[in-house]
Amino acid sequence: MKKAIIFGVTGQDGSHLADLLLDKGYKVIGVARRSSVDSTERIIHVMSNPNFLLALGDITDVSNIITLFKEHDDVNEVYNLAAQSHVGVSFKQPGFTWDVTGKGCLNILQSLVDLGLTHVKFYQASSSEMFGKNYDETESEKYQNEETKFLPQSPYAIAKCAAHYMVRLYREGYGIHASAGILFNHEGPRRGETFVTRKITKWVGDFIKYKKSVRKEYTLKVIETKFEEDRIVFECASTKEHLGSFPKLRLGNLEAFRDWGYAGDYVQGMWMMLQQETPDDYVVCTGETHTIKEFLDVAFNHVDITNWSDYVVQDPKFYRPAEVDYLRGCNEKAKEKLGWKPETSFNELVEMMVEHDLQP
Ligand code: NDP
Ligand code: GDR
Repeated sequence: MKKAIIFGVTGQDGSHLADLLLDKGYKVIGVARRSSVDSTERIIHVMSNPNFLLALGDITDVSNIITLFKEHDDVNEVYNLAAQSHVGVSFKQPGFTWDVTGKGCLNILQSLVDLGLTHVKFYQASSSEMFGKNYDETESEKYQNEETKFLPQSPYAIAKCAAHYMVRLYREGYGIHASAGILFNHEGPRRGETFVTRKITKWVGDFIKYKKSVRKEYTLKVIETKFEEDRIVFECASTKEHLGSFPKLRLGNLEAFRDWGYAGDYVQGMWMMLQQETPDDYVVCTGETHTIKEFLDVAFNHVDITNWSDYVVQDPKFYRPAEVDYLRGCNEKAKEKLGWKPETSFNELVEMMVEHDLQP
């Protein structure tokens, strides 16, 4: 039975990867850091699986990593998904982001070397944010692939670049089977609620649930909706009685383009990289790009709202000191060498997330 360690198992991707590896018959050691509240919501369904073990760990603590590796020195694959992964937050907490997202990867790689575990296969969660403001161009299209130069635009992206270069160094210097997946944005119902996609679909779900709860004795026809500065106000069309109100959705920059895929598809790519004979770096993406406005179109249309701009406030609080304007990946290498391809379309992804957030 193969054994894998997942750092960052409580996150969106960690939970999907745990599902995938357990399905494949792996023994999975999921590493989670200490938290004052329960952080196992996304992995609650695997906790009773006899092949799953939850271990306490923090990638900023080298002695902790070494102890873990000593306890599990028969491990075959190590996945580093742990990070302070929010780009906006990285401007507010650059030092913390550096320690976790940048140095954390080095801590794991050096521990493997120090313990003589260089035969263990290693996956690093690199990011399309590393491309930042840069892209390559043909006459008709702009794209990023494995050859595109990095031009990072945030403390998060710079930390990810440092980790990415460490992976190459430890691969070439120590012969570790270390691969980095340069993953473009991937989402799904397990996405954190402060990332823009989930923030939108969660708001849509909450709004529709609220709307249904407003004075159940009235039919929706007699409820009038008014759009005031910050709130959506419901009043009875005939009596003008105030029936309730709901805060508008507050967002930042709506013009950025992102190449959004489904997280469940992307963890397959991670696993496939570690099954290759030789380690390498791969872009994983859909090859399509959409603006946040297009995401809003699909999410609101799914609940029959065509005028989303009445429901959204653009709040400078959510603008970043530097922005990544355009991301569209080219997945030819992953398709050709790994046999990986995305299975979920943009519309399917948005609708899956809205449907999930409409559940009571
Ligand atoms: P999440 O933010 O959902 O998960 C991050 C995970 O890292 C959580 O389990 C978190 O634990 C854990 N973590 C944070 N700090 C530490 C630490 N010091 N020690 C151990 N664990 C820690 O991210 P995603 O699942 O979305 O992403 C997974 C990885 O992929 C991240 O590295 C991210 O940067 C990268 N990435 C993500 C993309 C995406 O679109 N989702 C695209 C490209 C790269 P806790 O639950 O306690 O917070
Ligand atoms: P990103 O994802 O920065 O691409 O990083 P995020 O969803 O945070 O932002 C995407 C774009 O939406 C704009 N935006 C907002 N973003 C957030 N979070 N909240 C808002 O209210 C809002 N309004 C507009 C942002 O400015 C940006 O342009 C994600 C993370 O998962 C990283 O860890 C990962 O490496 C990259 O994707 C690839």
